[in-house]
Amino acid sequence: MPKLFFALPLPELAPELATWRDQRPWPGQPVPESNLHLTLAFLGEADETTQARLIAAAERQHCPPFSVHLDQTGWFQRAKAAWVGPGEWPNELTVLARALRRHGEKLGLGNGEQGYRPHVTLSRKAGEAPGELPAPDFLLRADRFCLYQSVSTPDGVHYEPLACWPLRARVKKPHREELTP
Ligand code: 3AM
Repeated sequence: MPKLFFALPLPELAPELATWRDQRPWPGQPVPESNLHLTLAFLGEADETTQARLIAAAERQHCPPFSVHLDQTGWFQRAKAAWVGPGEWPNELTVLARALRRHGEKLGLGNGEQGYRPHVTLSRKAGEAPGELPAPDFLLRADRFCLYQSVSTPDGVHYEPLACWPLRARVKKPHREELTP
């Protein structure tokens, strides 16, 4: 069964982030540019029926577009992942990530972790944190999110989008009085 996760794609930022990383000392093994993403919710292995249910739930998910300023570096010691991420982030991102995690949990998916720390992993197998560097300064304009599957190939893992949805605010239904002339 494929491993799934929800994430924000980074079509414009991925090349910039990869170039930025490659121009300075950065620990660990670089994540290929085509794999860069900002995870919203880790789901894990899911069969086809569960996938279809996830897709149906994601289709009904509303969230207005938002921007995230990637202005920090960091390191997850246990996962050995070195990353860039926001110091502060909009509530929309927290709410979207939580809603997607809950969709997964209702289907028995996820890893049980409750906290959410947005980040873009730039390298893995990093034995140390990124050193003292000029702070990153990237603006992620999020306007869609995707359900990805991890595909293992002889060249390493690839993340393939199974489906993507635009970020759109819920359309407020007008009150009855507003409808009558
Ligand atoms: O690149 P990031 O860190 O955003 O770390 C994995 C990656 O996220 C994460 O899922 C994304 C795609 O593989 N991941 C893998 N296994 C995980 C687990 N057991 C996990 N996240 C949480 N728990």
